[in-house]
Amino acid sequence: MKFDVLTLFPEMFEILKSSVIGKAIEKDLIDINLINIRDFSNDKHKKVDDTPYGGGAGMVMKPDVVYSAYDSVKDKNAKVIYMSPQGKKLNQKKVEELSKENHLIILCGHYEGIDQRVLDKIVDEEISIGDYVLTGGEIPAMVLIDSVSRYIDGVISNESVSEESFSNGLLEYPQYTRPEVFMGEKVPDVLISGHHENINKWRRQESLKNTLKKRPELLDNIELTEKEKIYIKNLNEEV
Ligand code: 4GY
Repeated sequence: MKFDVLTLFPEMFEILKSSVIGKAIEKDLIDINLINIRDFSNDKHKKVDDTPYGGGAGMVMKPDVVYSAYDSVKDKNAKVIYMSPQGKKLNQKKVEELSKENHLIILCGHYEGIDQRVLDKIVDEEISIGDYVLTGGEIPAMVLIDSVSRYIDGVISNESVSEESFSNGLLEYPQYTRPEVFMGEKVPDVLISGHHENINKWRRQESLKNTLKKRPELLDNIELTEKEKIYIKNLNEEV
């Protein structure tokens, strides 16, 4: 997967070179190409923004400069994504969908935003990471790259992807590691039993409990067996 990132602050993406995503880059599983929009400014002061027509606070990124930056990576097979609180809210389904693309061009705005005319010309999809306003699209772009990269073959184990929260529509079951007793609290016996069928059953029940307690609305969107429906009904009657 290739990510081209159009940004005024490429140095912010250094963080992505650590940990799991850093390893994925080293292994050539993903390629993150940072394009500094300022390099495409056409005046001697490297100007990239200007005051808004109609007045008002702040600065607007210039359409000609943003277009030139885009033109340098343009590919008719790429999907161009603009990170903005006005976009469709990102979720795991969307993440998985995007991981099937070969080439994403991610546009990061800053200040008051980008001239609408260039957005209308180049953007295929506007995506938001949540209903709050940030100072720029760079952190959202990193959220998108990180979440999408996890679905690229070899970045993390296939089991990690399929067993985690949301892949089955439920929250995850709790995890434990050594020591067996911590501050007087013992690891659940079933996990030490080595009985895999019981372990899977216990984990599914803990997932259901966790989801009911923390995100009950998620239960409306998933298929449950009759037994599981009864299990949940009983949990509801306990409280
Ligand atoms: N929330 N989800 C978000 C954001 C900052 C001005 C346009 C968000 O995706 N992006 O808050 N972005 C703004 C800053 C230009 C982007």
